[in-house]
Amino acid sequence: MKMPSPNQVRCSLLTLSLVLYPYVAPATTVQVHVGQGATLTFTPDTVSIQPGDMVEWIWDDNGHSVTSGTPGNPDGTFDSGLQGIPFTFSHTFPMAGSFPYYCIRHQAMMVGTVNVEAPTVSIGGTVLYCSNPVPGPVPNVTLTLTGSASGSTLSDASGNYTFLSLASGGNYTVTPTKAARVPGSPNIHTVDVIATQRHFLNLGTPLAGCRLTAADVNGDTSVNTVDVIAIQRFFLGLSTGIANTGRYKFTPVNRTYIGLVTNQTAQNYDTLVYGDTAATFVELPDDPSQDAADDGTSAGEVAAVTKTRKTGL
Ligand SMILES: [Ca+2]
Ligand SMILES: [Cu+2]
Repeated sequence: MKMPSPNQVRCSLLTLSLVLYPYVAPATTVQVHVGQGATLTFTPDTVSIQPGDMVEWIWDDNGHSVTSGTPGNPDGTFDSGLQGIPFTFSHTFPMAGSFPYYCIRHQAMMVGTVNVEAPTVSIGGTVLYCSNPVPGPVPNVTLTLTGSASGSTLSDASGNYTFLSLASGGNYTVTPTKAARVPGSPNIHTVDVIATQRHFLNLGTPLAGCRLTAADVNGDTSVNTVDVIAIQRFFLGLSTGIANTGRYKFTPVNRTYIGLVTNQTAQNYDTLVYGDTAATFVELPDDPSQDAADDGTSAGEVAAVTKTRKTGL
C-alpha cells in the first residue's frame, strides 16, 4: 500500500482542523442538592461552570427556595419560590460572572454561589536561532498579540514566551520583532565577511539554510560582493550601505489562530540576523559591551580580525 506523502498528510490534517473549528464546547448541566440530609445547605454550595451551562437544583427536603441575589436582596434573575420534595429547578447562565443565591426562608444560613468562567487558552513557544548544531535561544524578543485581545511579552533568557488567559474561541495573531543590531556591535565581524566572501568565491563548504539567508543581506536572492561589502561596512560601524545587515528575521513572520479553543505550545520562531553567517551562530548579547569571544573562530581568524581592525580595512 502506498503511504501518503507528508504533503497529503498535512493537507488532510488541515482539512480536519477546518472541520473542527470553530468549536463550541457542549453545554453541560451541574446538579446542586437543596437541603441534603435535612441540613440548611446547597450541596455543593459553590459551583463553577462555563457560559451557556445550566445548574439544576434538586430538592432533598421541604421548605427551601433557590433565589438569586444576597439574603434580603433578591435580584430577580431567578427564583424557584419555596418548594418541597419532589421538585427540581434549573437556570441557564449565558454570561460570565459570579452569581450568589440564597433561600428566602433561611436567608444567610443557606446561601450558594454559581461562578461562570469563560474558558481561556494560552499560546507559547520558543524563539531560537536557526543555527546548527544546537539552536540557541533568543531572549528579549517582543512578541505582539493582536486580534480578539492585544498585548505584548518578551521572550525570556531561554527564548520562551507565553500568552496566558486568552478568551477561548478568539482570533489571534502573534508577531515577533526585535530591534536591529547597531552597526559595529559584536558578533558580526570579519569572520562573517570572510564566510560570505568564501561562499561567493565557491571556497570551502557553501553556506546553507539560515546562514545562506543571512548572507543575502540585500535580499536579491544571490550572495555576492554587494553583500560582502554591506556586512563589512556594518562591521566597521557604518550605518549606510549595509542593506539589512544587523536586522532580525523571524520565520514564520507571524502566526495566526482562528477560533482558538486549545492551548498552543511549541509555537516556535526560527531567527537569524542578517550578516551573521559564520560557522557557528552565537547568542547575540543585547549589551554591545559584551563582545563575545566565540563564533568557533580559529586563532588565525581572530588574528585576522584584529589585524583588519588595526589597518582599518
Ligand atoms: Ca545579495
Ligand atoms: Cu431553606
